[in-house]
Amino acid sequence: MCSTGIIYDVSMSNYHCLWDPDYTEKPARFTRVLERCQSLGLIQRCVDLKPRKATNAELQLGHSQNLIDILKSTSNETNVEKLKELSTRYDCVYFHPNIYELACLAAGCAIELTDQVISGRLRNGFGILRPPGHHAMFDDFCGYCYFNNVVLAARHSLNSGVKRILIVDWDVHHGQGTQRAFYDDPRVVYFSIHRFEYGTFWPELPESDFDHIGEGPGTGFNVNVPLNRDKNTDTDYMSVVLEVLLPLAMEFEPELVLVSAGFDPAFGCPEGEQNVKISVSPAAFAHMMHLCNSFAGGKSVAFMEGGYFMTSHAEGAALTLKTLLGDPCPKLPEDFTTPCPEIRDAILNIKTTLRPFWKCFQKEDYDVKYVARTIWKGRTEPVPTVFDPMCPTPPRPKEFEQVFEDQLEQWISSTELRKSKIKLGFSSFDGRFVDHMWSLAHAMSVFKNGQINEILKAIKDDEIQSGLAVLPLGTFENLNPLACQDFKRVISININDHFSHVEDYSLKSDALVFSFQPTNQKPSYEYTKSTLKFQFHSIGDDKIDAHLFHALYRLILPLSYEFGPDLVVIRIVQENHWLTPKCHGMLAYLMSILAQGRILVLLQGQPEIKTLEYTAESLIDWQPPKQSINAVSENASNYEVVESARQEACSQWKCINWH
Ligand code: X5A
Ligand code: ZN
Repeated sequence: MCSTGIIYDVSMSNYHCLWDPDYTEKPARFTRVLERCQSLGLIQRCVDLKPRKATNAELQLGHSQNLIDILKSTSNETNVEKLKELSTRYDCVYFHPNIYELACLAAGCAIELTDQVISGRLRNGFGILRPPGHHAMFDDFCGYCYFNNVVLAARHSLNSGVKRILIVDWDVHHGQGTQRAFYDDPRVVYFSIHRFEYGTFWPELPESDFDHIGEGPGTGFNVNVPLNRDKNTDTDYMSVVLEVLLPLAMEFEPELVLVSAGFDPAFGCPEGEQNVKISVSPAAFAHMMHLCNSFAGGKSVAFMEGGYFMTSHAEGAALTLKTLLGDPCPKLPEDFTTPCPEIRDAILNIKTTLRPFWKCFQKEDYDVKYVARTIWKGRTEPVPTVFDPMCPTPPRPKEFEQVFEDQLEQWISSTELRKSKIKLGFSSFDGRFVDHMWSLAHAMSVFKNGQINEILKAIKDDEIQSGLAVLPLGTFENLNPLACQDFKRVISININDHFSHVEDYSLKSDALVFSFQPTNQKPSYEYTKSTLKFQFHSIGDDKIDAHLFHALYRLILPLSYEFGPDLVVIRIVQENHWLTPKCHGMLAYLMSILAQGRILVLLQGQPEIKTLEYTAESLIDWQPPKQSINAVSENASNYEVVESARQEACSQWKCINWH
């Protein structure tokens, strides 16, 4: 089954703070998301699941009966003073007569949706849930959260036989409730990016810092990325995702990815306090979602958490859902550049601390002697036990609000949201390949043998989203015509699996070329302003998937983001089957995050039928191969070559210039 599930209930807007009309957590958080998803036609493309409430037994998977009973006792409580008084016992929580029922509904929806994905009835899913959940603890309500939706969904999955789960939490706040639930559990990696500011940002807990990596058998399976400054850009977030999440998640090989999708890091959000021109764009959520989809063969479920600036919240949520549906990611609005010093510091702190637990971090920065350090500027006095029941964030002046609104509207209206008529253009010199692809005909447009220029024209005209061609060896070696054609900036990746002279795939116009070849000698690289050529050591059956993947997240992806291509061309010349077919599929999937999905894959030589299949699936369904790739290898010398190339390239490329 290849569909995206959606779950929500219109009643989720039926609660609000009865004593503070300006309370940040408000019904529009639900309705605006639903409206935006509807107006983009996204809900209509999903399988609409029937909402349901969690049972008491399901709530017990993550909460004490005592806590459940406290919330239950607020049902139909009409005395506002009593509700208000109860609220003072919790940090940033208000009670409403409907909240017990709606918290049960959000939790039940999270479980139901996840169940459909793990059972394979749906490919992935999105839950428009309110109330949110990631601050809710075993025996405590917190931060607008009552029951922890993502924790309950994860526990349900573990009980149903799922062995490894990755939880990615990109809400701007640390999901301490989720962290605590799995702190000693090696079956669940909790990965959170959140504002921290050395402990001065809510919830102001020491446990939100990078040095809290889990305990007992779960040590090394909790990953906190603290953001220690008030402005964080797309570059900052994407650097964290590429540098830390990508390698770690590929090594972990989760069977399911759950996303705590908060849109409060986004532009203009009063809670995220990203009150500046540069902050996370709605497009960045699409990019993060696309990468999360690559970890468990596409089995991902995202749940709405925070998000308090309605326009960016709704746009972020809609773009996340759009990505789950398999549409290309919109262009990131700001140029990709050097992550800020605080982010670089956080990334190095994490890698240094987690190095003993993850092979991927042992392979890189092989010459960096970095000593992790914590800095605490947060509270020294004990945490209060009585809290203010009023809105924690005072509303901003209206004029201020309008400035963000205008800038966002402008971004939204100028952003190209691509949805091409046909997913794939296909061409092959050999009829057998065309026959083989016939089952995909619904999503494919077949071009005459070798008409690459026609495919490119159709990509340019948005008739097809991407292209795939099987060509004889030695044809279409010269990519110049296409670079000069309509595409101004081209990324070209060449994978040649046989020992041969280093071929010259260079392009005349603005192009960045990466090429890979095997050698039975010492591995090496060659670097020029517009090309990076690698020769990896490979003997016999030794697959070098791990090294291609290492080159991808350390060099190809960051450099490509900074380069800003409007086309990606991947040429795979296969004779000895040097890389596995699933690795080729993964390469196509990961690279399709760029150039708004405008990608052309050329298969030459003796392509394995599996390579053809995986690549076509990546391009048509925007789903990576079901099996994970082998992300770590013992061959140290290939790693060193990539790391050396990165060191040399850093004077030219801002994204990797960390000095
Ligand atoms: C779900 C969420 C935030 C609470 C902030 C309290 N909670 N200042 O985003
Ligand atoms: Zn939040």
